[in-house]
Amino acid sequence: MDQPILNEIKRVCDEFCINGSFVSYEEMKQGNVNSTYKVNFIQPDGNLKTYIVQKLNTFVFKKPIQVMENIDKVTEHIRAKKNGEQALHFHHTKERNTYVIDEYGFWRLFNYIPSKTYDICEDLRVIKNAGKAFGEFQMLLGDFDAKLLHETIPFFHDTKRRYEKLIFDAKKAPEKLLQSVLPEYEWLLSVRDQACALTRMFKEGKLPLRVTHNDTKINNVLFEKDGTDALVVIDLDTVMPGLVGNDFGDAIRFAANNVEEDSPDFEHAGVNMDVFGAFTEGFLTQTAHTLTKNEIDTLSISCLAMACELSTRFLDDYILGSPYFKINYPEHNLVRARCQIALAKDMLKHLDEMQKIVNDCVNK
Ligand code: GN1
Ligand code: MG
Repeated sequence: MDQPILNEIKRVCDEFCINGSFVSYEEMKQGNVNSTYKVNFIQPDGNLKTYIVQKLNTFVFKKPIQVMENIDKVTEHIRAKKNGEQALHFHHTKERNTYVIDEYGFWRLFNYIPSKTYDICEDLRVIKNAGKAFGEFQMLLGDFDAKLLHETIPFFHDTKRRYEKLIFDAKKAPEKLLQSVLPEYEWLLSVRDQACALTRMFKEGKLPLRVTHNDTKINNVLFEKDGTDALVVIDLDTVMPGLVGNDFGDAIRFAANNVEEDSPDFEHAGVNMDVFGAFTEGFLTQTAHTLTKNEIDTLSISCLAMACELSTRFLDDYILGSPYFKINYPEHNLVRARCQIALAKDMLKHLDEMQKIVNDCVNK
């Protein structure tokens, strides 16, 4: 075990008044920004108890206390409606804070829910239930007053701004570096109009603002260990006002890709239409009755938009030396960008087919 982290985790658990004696910890590596640890304790009664300790990335979340305030309000709203079901509970310190700030960073601690998560999954029952879970999440927040929420990362899904930032940073990049990513950069610019369709329509007043999750990777849904039911939607750091297409498109670009998000096997990246169909069906069983015609008509293009938006983010981060997304090797963000671009190219070929599935689910 890494000694400084181990000591820090023990200290944080102490601040949160965790009872019993520390046994072990392991890092959970799914997230690309925060650092997450599963920590085991033996309680005074001899039972083992597991907690999640998380260090928030304050480069990404510049106002972490606001993030926690949002989470408090959102979880309270959801708990009131889903009484008795599994939910995230953030522990409090002696000072009644849901966080600890020390020289190592910004920490929080919450209950571990015994469960299973999926990065990639071909079991269509699981996928449909993930769609239902994210659809339900959005519906539960349908009557939540968006004015109560801080915008934790301003312009998070403003695709137009994401493009502008990439162009700005590319102009300042060393010539050799820019040359090495020119095919990716030029391709992204060639589809800019389609990629920015959602942002544009929103600005024209054609799409309503809702309260959305904004990070709908299926590994943000906890599933029961021995079945296919979803238990709870997690990772509420980016719950903010947003568009339905942000949540739908982001989920599809992650769950319906044939390969993992950072796979170097670009050739096989592409949309798995069965997964697309199952997720769409689940999502729309919960949401279809509340969506406007424009929202429904833009669900397929939202997938392309979100894949392109994330490609610009990965590519931009690579150009800047990867200050934002965690990397395991120097080209990691370039590989992620290439994989996302390969997926986006395949999505372009399937847009009509995708929209037909959406329409069929709505008309069921
Ligand atoms: C980040 O760390 P994680 O996996 O929760 C990012 C998302 C990206 C995702 C790509 C706050 O989410 O927007 O879609 O990586 N979160 C933030 O894997 O930027
Ligand atoms: Mg996240």
